[in-house]
Amino acid sequence: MVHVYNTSGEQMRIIELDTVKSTNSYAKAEIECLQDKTVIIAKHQTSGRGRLTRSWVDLGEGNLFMSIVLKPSEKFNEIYSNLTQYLSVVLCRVLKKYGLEAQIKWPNDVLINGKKIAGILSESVMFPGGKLKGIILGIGVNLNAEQSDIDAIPDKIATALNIETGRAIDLKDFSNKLLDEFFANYDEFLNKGFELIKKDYINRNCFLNKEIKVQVFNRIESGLASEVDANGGLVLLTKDKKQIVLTIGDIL
Ligand code: BT5
Repeated sequence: MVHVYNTSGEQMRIIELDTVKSTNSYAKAEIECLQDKTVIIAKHQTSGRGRLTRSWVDLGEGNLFMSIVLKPSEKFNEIYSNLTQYLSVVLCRVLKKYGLEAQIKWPNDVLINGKKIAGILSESVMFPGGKLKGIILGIGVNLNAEQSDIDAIPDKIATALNIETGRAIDLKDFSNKLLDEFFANYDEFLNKGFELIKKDYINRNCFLNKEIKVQVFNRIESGLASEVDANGGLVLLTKDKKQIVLTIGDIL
């Protein structure tokens, strides 16, 4: 286990593993023994997971597979649905340090020039009675990949940081930057929720004021993406002038 101090002097526990099925699955299975703000990082994932039944492709050593364990606090229940949006803004700020302007596709896809560079998966773990035990916030970022492996990713146009910057990326340096940025404002985020990041989130969006289609479970909603509300929900204006607010879904 490695201890790292972030910019606010707080200690983080980082557990570094070689190969796991999925860092999220590992954290879920071990959640009882893991304290708040423990970070799991693996060199390889053999069954990395995306949302629903989708998978996350391991593009080889030097890419980031990370899960952050977050335990409930007083304010936690209200904001936990916005944690993925918080992490997407955090990631954009880190990518800027590498000279890149990333865009966010609601709710939390981070894109460079329209290509997916990272994926975020938040999972909640409950006690038998339904009380929240914790959130596992997983993130995969393509840092060092071959173009041919990127091209083989199913159903998505993707990219990696080394391809975008033209140089190899130091995994440890990147993950420290990401964790530093995440925890620098995390406590404030617990207090203020989505409001804290709304401006940055909106400035980075690539979907507002466009006619879009959103897959919500097995139905499709369409309309003009008119705003992101105070809670991070996507407001759609439908053809028959109805306003609908989506809290979950995939922009197609
Ligand atoms: C996601 O799902 O984007 C969330 C991925 C989260 C991965 C991390 S890695 C650490 C932690 N442990 C895990 O097991 N998971 C988390 P979703 O929005 O459902 O997108 C999945 C889709 O992205 C796939 O169906 C592919 O089309 C595409 N994809 C898969 N691997 C990719 C990659 N390496 N880079 C870019 N796109 C990828």
